Amino acid sequence: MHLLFSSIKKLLFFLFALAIISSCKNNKTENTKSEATAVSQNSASLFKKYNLDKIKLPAGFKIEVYAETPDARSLCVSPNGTLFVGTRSKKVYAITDENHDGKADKVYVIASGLNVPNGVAFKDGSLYIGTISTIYRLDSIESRLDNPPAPVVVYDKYPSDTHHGPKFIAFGPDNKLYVPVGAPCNICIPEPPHGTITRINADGSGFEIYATGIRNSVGFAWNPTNKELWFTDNGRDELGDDIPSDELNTAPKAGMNFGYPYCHEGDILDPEFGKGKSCLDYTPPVKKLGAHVASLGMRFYTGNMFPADYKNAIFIAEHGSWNRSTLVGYRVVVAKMNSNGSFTDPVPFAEGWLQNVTNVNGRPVDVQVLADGSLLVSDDYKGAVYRISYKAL
Ligand SMILES: [Ca+2]
Ligand SMILES: [Ca+2]
Repeated sequence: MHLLFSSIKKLLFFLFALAIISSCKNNKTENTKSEATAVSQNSASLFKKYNLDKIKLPAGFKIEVYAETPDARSLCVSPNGTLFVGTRSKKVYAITDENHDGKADKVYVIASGLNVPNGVAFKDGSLYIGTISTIYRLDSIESRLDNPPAPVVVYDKYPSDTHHGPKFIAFGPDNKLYVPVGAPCNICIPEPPHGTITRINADGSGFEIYATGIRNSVGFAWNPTNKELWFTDNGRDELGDDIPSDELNTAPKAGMNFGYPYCHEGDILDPEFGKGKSCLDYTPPVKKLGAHVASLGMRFYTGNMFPADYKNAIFIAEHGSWNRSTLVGYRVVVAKMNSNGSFTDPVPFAEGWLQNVTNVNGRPVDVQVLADGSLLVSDDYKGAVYRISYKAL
């Protein structure tokens, strides 16, 4: 008995030591060896596996699994059609559709050992990766998906806080890389650059704060009609189930303040930090998106596949609530562009990832329009990228 006990102890110690060794190793970036997985072409079994029969879409739309991708978070697509997928773990994926039939063929691990590589952005042949504190670059990546280069550091001076630390990143029409820095708390007066959206040049120079008063933006895009920046911002917690709302904001110029932590959703002064402040001193949201829905990725619909009234519409991925008494979100909503350039209030577009108050079937994180006009949706809960397409009935 004693012998058995001591062997178990030895084994546990060995496993513990192994875990420490491997976790130390994983904290460094490393050259990733070729690691490609073929995507199953059995659409029916994938559809079943991810319970996609539960997803409701407007008439004529169809959803299918594009690729199985563990912890799929932010999406970006190169002009050649390579899809890049960030995660909140350590890996970054590239997904190819080699025969251009709208079904992914291969999933490559192109980086590993990174510290929450949530953000991905593509420019001039290079993939930019946003981790908690560091922006990396993988050069000429598309020609070496099966033998990716070691990541090059572009900029490494972002704060190391993990609270609201995962980053969405994207290049603006000014060719600068936009990088948000969330407030490192639920509610506090954030020390800059916390609570902002910053931007840097593609070579890492020229850091500046673009917009302030932002709690935590995990998705933004530029309006294709006027090149203005639009972004989602997640409202604070612990003011109850129904306030404050998440926000859809627009920042057409640098230097605007969106109110956090003093004023929420444009009209609610914070009970603590709002004392002596006025909501009139801050830019209000264009749309209130609902409390706790966790509005993350957003894109304008620039494709031609969907019906004409979707032209320039804003799709928003709602990751879903985590601390509301009844769950909300877990869907993709759409705000359509009116003829005068304003937007309708967002309405559900794809829902069913929340089956009932406790049954979660998936959590949308980001949306991305492909060149053929279909819309991708990432899901970090089930670990997949879905593709929504349209065919007139
Ligand atoms: Ca294919
Ligand atoms: Ca605000």
